[in-house]
Amino acid sequence: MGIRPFVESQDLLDQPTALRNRLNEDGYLFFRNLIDREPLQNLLIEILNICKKYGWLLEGSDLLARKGKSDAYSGYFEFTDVYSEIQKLENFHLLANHPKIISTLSGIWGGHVFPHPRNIARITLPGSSKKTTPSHQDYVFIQGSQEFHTVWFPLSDCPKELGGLLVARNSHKAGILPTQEAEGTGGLCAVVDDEAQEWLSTDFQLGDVIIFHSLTVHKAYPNITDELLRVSCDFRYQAMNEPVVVWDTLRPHMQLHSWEEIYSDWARDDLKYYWHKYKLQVVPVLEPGDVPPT
Ligand SMILES: O=C(O)CCC(=O)C(=O)O
Repeated sequence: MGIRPFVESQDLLDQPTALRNRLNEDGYLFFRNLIDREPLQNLLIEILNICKKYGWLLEGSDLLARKGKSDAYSGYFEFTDVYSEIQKLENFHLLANHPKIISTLSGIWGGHVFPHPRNIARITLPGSSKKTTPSHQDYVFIQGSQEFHTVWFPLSDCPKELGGLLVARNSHKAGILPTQEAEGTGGLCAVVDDEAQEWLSTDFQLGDVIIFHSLTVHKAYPNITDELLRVSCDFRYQAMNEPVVVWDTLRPHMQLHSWEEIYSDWARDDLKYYWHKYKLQVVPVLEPGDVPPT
């Protein structure tokens, strides 16, 4: 089966019931131009400046050209130097609370939205096919309520060859799939017949956003460009009537810092420890063989 384009949902933004029905049916919603470009570009510049500081960019090229070295890091430690600085960026965490994301989700869910604080940024180096994200369900990695959703968007235009995201329509209805070890981000893939899935994707433009259910199977295209960095964010949200989370959800991604360290240079206070004001139900991580809550 060929890869078809996402159905675009921006025309339904003022029809939350139609959006909810489409999300329940397809397992995803794709919006062109949902977020204004300015905060995305500003964050990209902050991230690229960190990349530049650690020698990840090709010398002499303009910052926004995003020309990166394919061998910028060879292991965990070089990667964590860069990522730990990204995790401290106030604008990165602020973006997860972007009013357009929150209002879209609260419209769909008809109530308060809880943004997980464990925000993720990704930098995919040019020609790094082996590190490409394999087919998986986020629930396996995140756990807690099965009703959380992921919001993914690139911080530049992201055509397929740069490593856009693919989503398997309707795959959220198959329950939690078994996993096996795999190359690429996360190190685990869903055991699923890739050929039988109804894969959808697009050439993402800056400002486009995809939202998908915790059980929706998705994967990335490899970044097959010679010299471009693919920079993206993925954030997670659940409705407040789904208050179950695991501890990890309340910790910084990869736990390279404490929240206190992350907050050390922030100008504003309102986002610090904001989850303390939510009534969450924190549950243990499930071990293999445990039965997940439905
Ligand atoms: O950006 C990627 O390569 C993977 C993103 C992903 O799997 C997610 O957002 O859950």
